Amino acid sequence: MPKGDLKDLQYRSLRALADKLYDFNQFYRGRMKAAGVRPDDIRSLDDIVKLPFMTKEDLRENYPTKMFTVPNSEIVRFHASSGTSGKPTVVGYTHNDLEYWTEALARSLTSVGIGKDDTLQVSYGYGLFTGGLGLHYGAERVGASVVPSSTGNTERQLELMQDLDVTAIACTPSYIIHMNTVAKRMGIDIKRDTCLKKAILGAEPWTSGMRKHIEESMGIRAYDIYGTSEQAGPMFSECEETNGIHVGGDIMLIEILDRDTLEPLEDGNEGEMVVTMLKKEAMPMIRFRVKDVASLMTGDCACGRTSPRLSRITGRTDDMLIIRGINVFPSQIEYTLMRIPEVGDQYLIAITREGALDNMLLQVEIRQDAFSDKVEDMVRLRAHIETELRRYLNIAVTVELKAPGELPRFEGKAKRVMDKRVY
Ligand code: DLL
Repeated sequence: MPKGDLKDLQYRSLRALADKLYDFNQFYRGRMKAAGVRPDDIRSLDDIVKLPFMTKEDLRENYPTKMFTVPNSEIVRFHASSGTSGKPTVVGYTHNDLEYWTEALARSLTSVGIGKDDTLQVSYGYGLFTGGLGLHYGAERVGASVVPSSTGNTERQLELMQDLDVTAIACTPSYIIHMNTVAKRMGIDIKRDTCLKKAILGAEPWTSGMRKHIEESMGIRAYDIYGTSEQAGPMFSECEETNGIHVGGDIMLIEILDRDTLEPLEDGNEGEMVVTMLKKEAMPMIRFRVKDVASLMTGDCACGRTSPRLSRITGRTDDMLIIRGINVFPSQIEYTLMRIPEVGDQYLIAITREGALDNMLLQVEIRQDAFSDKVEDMVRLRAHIETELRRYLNIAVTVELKAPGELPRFEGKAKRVMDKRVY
């Protein structure tokens, strides 16, 4: 679609969305009124800046479904992702929401040449996480044969990859590196002993250095795919040119704003990403501050697609961590710890990478009255803390108990997270 036509389409979608939400939804009408803006004030796409922002905190305050704008009878699916405190963010989908999500993924898979002759192993988690089911539906839409292997049990995954002549895989970049290590241990050379040709990698930050390593060591092409649960899930990927993520502009409108002033930036400049979902029904999203840092790319893509292109995600403007593809906010860790009476108020998080896999070590001070000389008491307490963290965060954390006063104190803002991973 010519760029001018896309802008017209985006404007019409935005205006219809603003009209609908102003008329029928209390939350959005309240927000627009507070910002002193009415839908008629949106006279061009540039007027989007008049609309107020939404954040993850809005979702938290309206947990679980108060942000939904359709009755429950219209909801056909739920997914959930990490929230900033004890509760996750719940995302609901109508039938149409699943439809444009699947369409977005079908376009992405097509753009990297995956179609009915391919067998795609989906090694993203199936379940509340959006990666597995998202790619699954997209791949079925393009007619590929899907191997829904989900995460874990790497040896079995490698056997299936060989036995079913898998040609493409979708997983996190760190998982494919891990798979390669396990494959070598099993005496399998992915380049020589499998039919794997392509990998669709995302859900966590990675670099062009990692791409080079993956491509060269496994003899495959690796493509970046991006999305967040609030947007629907994984959605948009690079094409075969690997020169930016093609964003379906009819589905999602991206603004890149200055990190400090939140004023719009010209294409080519890196800033905070703000997204408006133009087709979302169950849980609309206008100017949602995703907190990812990226830029919109200038120039045209050699593939001929005219859609806006997003650079790699280079960071975040908040403190969210991604551990083995799972989002973790330090505030969730704190929230979980503070509910355990034996735990004091000092803790330190260290994240390291062993081979391709992330590890989280949590040092926690115990309160004086809970401290015991009996080793079994301390072992039990440590196991209890690890279980609670696993229950709330869904990841394995190694806990180390510390005596009261043993952890460093900070003057001013405490630095509780040490991310020692090298990308
Ligand atoms: O990670 C959805 C997804 C699944 C994307 C599978 C790609 C593949 P969330 O769990 O809500 O959703 O996490 C979203 O992950 O805001 C980014 O910070 C990060 N992220 C996702 N894709 C990439 C990527 C899924 N390609 C958060 N590069 C986002 C860097 C990524 N970061």
